[in-house]
Amino acid sequence: MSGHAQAEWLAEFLRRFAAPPQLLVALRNARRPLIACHEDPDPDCIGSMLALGQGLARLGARPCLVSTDPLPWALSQLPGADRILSPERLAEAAAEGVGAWDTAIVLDCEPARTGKAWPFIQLAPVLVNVDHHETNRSGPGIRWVEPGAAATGELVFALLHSLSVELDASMASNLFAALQGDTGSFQFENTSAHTLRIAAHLVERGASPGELSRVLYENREFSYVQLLGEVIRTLQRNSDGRIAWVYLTREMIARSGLPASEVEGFVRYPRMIRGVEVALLFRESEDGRIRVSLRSRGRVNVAELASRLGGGGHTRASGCTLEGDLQTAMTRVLAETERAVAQALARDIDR
Ligand SMILES: [Mn+2]
Repeated sequence: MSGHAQAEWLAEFLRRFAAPPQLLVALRNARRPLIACHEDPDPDCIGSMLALGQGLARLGARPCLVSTDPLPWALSQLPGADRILSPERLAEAAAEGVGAWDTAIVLDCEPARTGKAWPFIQLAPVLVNVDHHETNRSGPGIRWVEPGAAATGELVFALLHSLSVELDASMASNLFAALQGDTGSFQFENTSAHTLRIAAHLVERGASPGELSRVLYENREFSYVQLLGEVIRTLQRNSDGRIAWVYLTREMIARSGLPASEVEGFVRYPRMIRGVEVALLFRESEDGRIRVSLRSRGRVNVAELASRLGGGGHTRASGCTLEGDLQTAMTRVLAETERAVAQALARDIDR
């Protein structure tokens, strides 16, 4: 930061979230970085990827951005999102010889969860992993995992400061979207004083909360709201009402014409019911597997629950993917969830 004094909160935030020095060195040395994120992209991973790419470009690098899955329409509206490549386009770039990436940067997930981008990431001599998922406990490369961060966007914010990149309106907007996405528009428990101060800082740098909210949340297809109607009709709960769920079949999604990535948010509806401890969304994916989104009101650690089912995530928001048909997956996940809820309640009574 050239000359002017850093705000006290910012200095404290940067002390609390200090990237490993070798990670900063790797980012400074990256000339041709390949930046990737997880499948079913969300505002945090895309916003983080765009802001970091724009920041590294400012430092003279020529970043290449990849998303394994197509972007939901709303995310494609974020500044610079048109530069994000599909894995197919990345393969062409690699074949044309422009894919001599010196550094791979994986944001918001474990490197192996980057799907079709993973083979390209492995080609880079240096790998950097920046994430805030507590289930990201080990893995290759230079790691910086901070489960205390509300969003990977907070960590990218710290990185850009440490690299002395002055935020412009595009970077600020992308980081604001990242924060908005993972905090449920600053409504979830992970929303810290730091999160709100960073958000204010981003607004000062040109992010528009109103515009970003319209872009991200009030820009749905007609078929999205129609599909919501169908999903709501699948709503069920268990006998004591502590678990509620909805599901989407492949046919429902196909009929809507929406990409699968658009529908994850439907898990908010079972979650908003009074008395529900765990809300679930089951979705049949095109590859025949069942994707499950898990949300907790706080007593049940759904990161643990998801890891028992082969997935991962955060204490209050996680996911997993199961083989087999919808009914089998639902039976298995509901049984595990019943057990987790019973354990959490028993533990709370013991206290
Ligand atoms: Mn995230």
